[in-house]
Amino acid sequence: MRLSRSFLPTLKENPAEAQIVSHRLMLRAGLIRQTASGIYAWLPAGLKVLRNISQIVREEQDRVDAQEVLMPTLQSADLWRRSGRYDAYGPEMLRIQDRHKRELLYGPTNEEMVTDLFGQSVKSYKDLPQVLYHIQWKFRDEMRPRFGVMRGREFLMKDAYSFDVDYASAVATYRRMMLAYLRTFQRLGVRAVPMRADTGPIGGELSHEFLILAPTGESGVFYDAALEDQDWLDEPVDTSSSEALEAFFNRVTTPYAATDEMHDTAAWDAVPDAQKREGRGVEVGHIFYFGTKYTESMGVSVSGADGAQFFPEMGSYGIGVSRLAGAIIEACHDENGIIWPDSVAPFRAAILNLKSGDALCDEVCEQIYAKAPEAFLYDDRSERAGVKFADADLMGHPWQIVVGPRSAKEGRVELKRRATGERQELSVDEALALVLAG
Ligand code: 5CA
Repeated sequence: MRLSRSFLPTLKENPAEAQIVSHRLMLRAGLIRQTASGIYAWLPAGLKVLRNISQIVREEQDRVDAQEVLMPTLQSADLWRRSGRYDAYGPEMLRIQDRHKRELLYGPTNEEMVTDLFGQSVKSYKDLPQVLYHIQWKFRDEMRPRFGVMRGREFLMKDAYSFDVDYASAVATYRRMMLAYLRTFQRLGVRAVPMRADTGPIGGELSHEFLILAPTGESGVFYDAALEDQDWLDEPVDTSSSEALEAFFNRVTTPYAATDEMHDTAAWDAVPDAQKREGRGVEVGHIFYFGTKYTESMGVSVSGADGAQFFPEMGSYGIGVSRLAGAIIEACHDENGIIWPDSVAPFRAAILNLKSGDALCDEVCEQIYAKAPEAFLYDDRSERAGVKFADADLMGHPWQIVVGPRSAKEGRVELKRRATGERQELSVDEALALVLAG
C-alpha cells in the first residue's frame, strides 16, 4: 500500500479519551475509530490485523478438527427461552423487535443456536464427536465499555462448541482445545497462561481462562514460572491418544496459576519463592465444559449404541479476536509505538523514502515495492525523514527499509528491526530476503 494514497489516519497527540496504552496506540496508529460507545470501525491496517489474528485462530481450530460455520448475529428470543437463559441473561443482552413484533436479540454467545442446529441434523451417536466454530461479531451491552476494543460492546469472537458421546470423550475434546489455544497464542507472538476459572453465566463445572501477561491487564495473576518454559509448537502432542492428552493437561494445569478472583493463598505459599511470578493479565480466551446443560434443557438427544436416547456432552470455547488486537499491543509496545509480532503485523515492512522526488530514491523504492506490494507500506509522502521514522515506529511494522540518496547510489538500503532497534546496511536483495522470509 502507498501511504500517500491510503486511509491510514495517524494522530500525533494522545487522544484524551484513551486511558490505556493499547487504546491510545490503536487510535494514534489509525487502526480503529469509535463510532458509538463501545463500538468501533476497523480501518484498513486494523482490519489486516484482525484478519491475521483470525487466520491463525482458524488454522489452529481446523487442526483439531473443528469445522467452521457462520451463524448469524441476530437470534430469536424463543431459542433462548428454550434454555431458560432469555430472562436469566439480564441487561447485557440487546433485545430487538422486528416489524411483526417478533422478539430477537443480538447474540452475546451461541450455545442455544448451535445446540439447535446440531439437534436438527445429528440423530445418532455414530455422528459424534462434532466441533463447530465460527468467527462472528457479538454484542454485550456492557455497563462500562472501556479501554477501546478490550472491553467493547460489539466485539469479534471465535466461539467453538463441542458435542461428545460421554464424559471421557468430552474431556479429551476439552484438552485438545486447550492445546489449540496454547499454540494459537504462541503463534500470535504472546504468552498466554491458562488459569482455573469461574464459569459465570455460561455455566458448567470445568473452565479455564487464558491470560496474556501485560502490566496494564485488568486481572491480577499469580503463577509458577514452570509455565513460562513451555513450547507447544515444537513439542507435538498426539491428540488422538487420551493418555498423551492427559499428560499434556497435567503439565499445563499442575503448576500453580490463578487470577486474583480464584487465588488460593495456601496453595501459593507452597510454590518455591524463586518460582513465584506475580503480575497482571488480559483475558483473551475462555473454555468451558458444561456437560448436558444445554442439550438437556433444550431437549436435544441422539440415539446411543443400545438404541436408547441420550443427551450429548458439550463444551464451549471462546477467543476474543478483537480484544486480542489490543492485548497484543499491551504486551508488545515501547514509548514510540506498537511492536507487532511478525505473524500479526498489517505490513511486514515500511519502505521509507527519505527523499521522495529524487529519481534514484524513487526508483529503488519502487523496485522494492513492486516485489510484494501487499507486504509493504511504502511511505512515498513528501514528509521530513523524522516524520516518516516516527510514523513507522508508531505503526509498529516489524521491519523498516530506509532508502536515502547516499546509500541508494551504491544500491544499498538500511534495514531496521523494530523490536530490537538493530540497524544494518544491506543490498536491496539481502534486505528483501530477510524481510520476506517466513
Ligand atoms: N460462549 C463462551 C465461550 S464460546 C463465551 O462467551 N465465553 S466468554 O464470555 O468468556 O467470552 C469469550 C472471550 O470473548 C473472552 O475470553 C474475551 O476474550 C472476549 N470478550 C468477552 N467480552 C468481551 C468484550 N466486552 N469486549 C471484547 N472482548 C470480549
